[in-house]
Amino acid sequence: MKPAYTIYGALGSGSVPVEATLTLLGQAYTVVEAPTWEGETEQAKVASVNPMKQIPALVTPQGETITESAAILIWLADNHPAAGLAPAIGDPRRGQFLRWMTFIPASIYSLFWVRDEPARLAGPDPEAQARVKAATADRIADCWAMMDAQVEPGAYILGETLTVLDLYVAVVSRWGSRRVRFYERAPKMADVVRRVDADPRLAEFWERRFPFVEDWESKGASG
Ligand SMILES: N[C@@H](CCC(=O)N[C@@H](CS)C(=O)NCC(=O)O)C(=O)O
Repeated sequence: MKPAYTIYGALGSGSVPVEATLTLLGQAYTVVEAPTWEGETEQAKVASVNPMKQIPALVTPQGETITESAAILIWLADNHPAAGLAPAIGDPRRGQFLRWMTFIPASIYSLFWVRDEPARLAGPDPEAQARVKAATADRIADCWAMMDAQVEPGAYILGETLTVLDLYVAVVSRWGSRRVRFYERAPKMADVVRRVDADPRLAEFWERRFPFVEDWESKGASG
């Protein structure tokens, strides 16, 4: 039987919250492994579905392609409402849900385009690259702190039920400084992401797609 969904993605990447969502939804999916940051061969795998040559990209059972991590997550949650992975339209939490689902890609995720390859904006000068890398790390930490100050989590960011927002924050917060600065600057959400890390429904999934290797929270942390 043909799997319903195809996700273009890679280990530890922005496809991971999407894959985690499909896992919680019990939906069949296949992953086209395309670590785009490794170069042109990998980018070519995704170019036909996403001209930005970025992952994640989702192809739905109906054959529609959806790019942009937040759009994919919201779409999946909205299209499987029984799972309760997003507050529905009319739910009083909907506004804050959309607010933070938009804030993460606009203010944080997008900075990794520069941070992962500072030469993209800083040019070839190593000192300029180091400055850009440090400045993006500071900005990311400031954005997490600002978000943390504005949310009032229960067990999860929007209250007592897990939503795709929690999966998104749990993954994006692991990039860059491997949560070292995130834990310092976003103490309320720190408790939430640890809860998401420990969710037994996702234990096998995390092990396969974004493992918690020994010392992962500090090893190689570069700010
Ligand atoms: N706005 C996009 C950003 C996606 C993105 O930056 N993906 C990374 C991997 S996590 C990527 O493919 N980077 C390669 C590149 O931008 O060249 C989204 O939210 O899905």
